[in-house]
Amino acid sequence: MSVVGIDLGFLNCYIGVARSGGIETIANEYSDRCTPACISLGSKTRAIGNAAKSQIVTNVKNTLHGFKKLHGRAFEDPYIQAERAKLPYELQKMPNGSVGVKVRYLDEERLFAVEQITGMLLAKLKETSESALKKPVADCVISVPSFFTDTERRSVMAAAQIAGLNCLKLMNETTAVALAYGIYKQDLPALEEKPRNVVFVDMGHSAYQVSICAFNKGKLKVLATTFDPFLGGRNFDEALVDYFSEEFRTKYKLNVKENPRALLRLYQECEKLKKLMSANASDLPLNIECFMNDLDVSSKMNRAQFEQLCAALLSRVEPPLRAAMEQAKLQREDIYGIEIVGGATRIPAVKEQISNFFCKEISTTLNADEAVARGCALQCAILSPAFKVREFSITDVVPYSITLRWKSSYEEGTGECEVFSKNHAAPFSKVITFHKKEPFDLEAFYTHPHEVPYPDSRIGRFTIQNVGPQHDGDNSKVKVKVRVNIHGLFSVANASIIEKQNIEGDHSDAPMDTESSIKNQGREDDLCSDNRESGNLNKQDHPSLPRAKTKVKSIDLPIQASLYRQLGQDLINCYIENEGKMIMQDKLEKERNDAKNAVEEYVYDFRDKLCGVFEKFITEEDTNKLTLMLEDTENWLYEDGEDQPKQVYMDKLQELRKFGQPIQERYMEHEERPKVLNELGKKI
Ligand code: ATP
Ligand code: K
Ligand code: MG
Repeated sequence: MSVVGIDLGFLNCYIGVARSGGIETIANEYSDRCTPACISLGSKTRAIGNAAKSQIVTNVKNTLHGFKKLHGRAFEDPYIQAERAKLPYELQKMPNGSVGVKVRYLDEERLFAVEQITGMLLAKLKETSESALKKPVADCVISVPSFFTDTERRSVMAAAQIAGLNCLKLMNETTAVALAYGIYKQDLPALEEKPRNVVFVDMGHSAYQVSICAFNKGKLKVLATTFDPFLGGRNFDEALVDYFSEEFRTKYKLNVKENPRALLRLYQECEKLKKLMSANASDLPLNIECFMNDLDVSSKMNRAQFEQLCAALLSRVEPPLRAAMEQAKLQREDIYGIEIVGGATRIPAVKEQISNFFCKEISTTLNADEAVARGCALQCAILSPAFKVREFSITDVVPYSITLRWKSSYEEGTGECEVFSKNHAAPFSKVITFHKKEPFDLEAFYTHPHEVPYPDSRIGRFTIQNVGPQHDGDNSKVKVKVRVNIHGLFSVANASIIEKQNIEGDHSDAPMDTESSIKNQGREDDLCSDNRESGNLNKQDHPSLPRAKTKVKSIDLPIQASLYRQLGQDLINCYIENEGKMIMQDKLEKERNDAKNAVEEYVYDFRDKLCGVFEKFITEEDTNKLTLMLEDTENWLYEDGEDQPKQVYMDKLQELRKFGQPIQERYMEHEERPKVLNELGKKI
């Protein structure tokens, strides 16, 4: 069983793994602990991660990046349309209405769902973990922003499935950070003491998240999460890009925005400049050679100018901090510390905003880049029965309140009830009692659409089937369990009808208690009942153990769930198969390339030796003949042999070896002889 935590970033991904020594962030084949969230599709193969990033400017239309927030949204979604206008590659509507990308791959036009794209990235991260752990990896914990809705979360889950990963938990990014902070702290207050309240702030490339957590020994409870899902490092880059584009328009008469390649280069240079300005307040140059129309461009900026340019962005740092404090009902003096992570919190002005708000120094004890991945790996270790870690209980929150609306097909009227309030503890189950005579629908949606950075507040519809009246024609009592699960996903988890039967003097037949089946699945509490029919405004009564003469029987009811924007398992299976094919294609292409490289290497090596160590073992005539042959092979590699099947290269290598081998043998024999004699000499 593997213990792996994945920080699935908008720009940068990290992998944490548990090894005997503890939690470690692992490096990829480039010895880089950061794997860029980037995929480049080519005519023969895919490049994923570091290799893809270097193709952003050269393979503009087929190199995909910035796709983390395309998940679970409709193509028409205003956010998608705004991204579409800026992305250098083409977004297209999928048959089910969600977002796909159109690219050229294997010399064909292909449409990939965003789940497939993230699936490719996750498959790469899986492979990286496998080569670090030297065993197959499936179980993992993957991070998502705390503000992700159900649809977005389910879409990421589908991507994990496509990658062959078994995601034990989708973990909120800031909660992962909180776990990484708390689990090793030896001095947390005892359970009966006042908790230690810590604020966690993560500003990455695409989003800004705040959470306040209360710690006691062995546990953490999230009190509130707030966010600006549209504020991150990329917005600061964009401000710079806009500024320099404007400057270059007047200074060089260049229209940067119309040239995708130049625009991408400007983004890259502006990101670099932004980072430099974090360390240096003085004037810094921006130079790009051969930028557009063979022109070199140059300009400069300093930190003060940058802060002025980004004033509007910087003013957005405070509101989520304020909102989090209000929601957690805490005063500044209740805060023990403020921990910041995420690359964009390195911007001095961002840090300043945060520390000014709290009137306190902020702490940067956590690894700003790796804390999310480490927290996810820790969570995976806690969930894994195969791994022993310190007990640590984590209570997260529901980011948006959820309401259930019901109606039945035959009856008049509907009713609704908020089942989870904002910041309600999660995971969590609740039981709602209905009094119904026939099947009914439960519609789940986010209570306050304006709170949700998503244009559609629907979550899904659940039809409770097989409901009928009692024997006496009365309403039946139907118990419905609603749940926000470990991934932060809402569902109607089960439903049962409670049948009362009057039985004379039967004490022995113990009833099935609905509640007992729920108890071991998490906390639960009572909720409003559907009182329209029952006329009962009180909290529902839990079925108590039956008195004599009454038998209570609970029968499970089938639920038909239709989740909003859910990918069907058939489609996911098809994507899984496709990913398998692409992995195979990449593998074959790599083998082919390796075979070609082997020929090339042999040529160079042979040639070196011909005028080096082999010289004494071969006639001048043969040397000339072989040199000519090697030259031919080299030319062939650049011409007809440039693009051949693997077998052709293998044959070629075999052919070269036929000439090389005998010389090599003569040489080796000569080298070994003195050694052997020497050895013999020693023995005598
Ligand atoms: P998200 O959390 O939105 O999914 P991410 O996790 O991929 O994104 P991070 O890796 O946390 O993002 O941060 C990347 C951002 O941080 C980029 O915008 C990058 O330019 C910025 N960044 C990194 N180092 C610095 C620095 N020294 N100064 C300013 N910005 C920086
Ligand atoms: K990251
Ligand atoms: Mg991040």
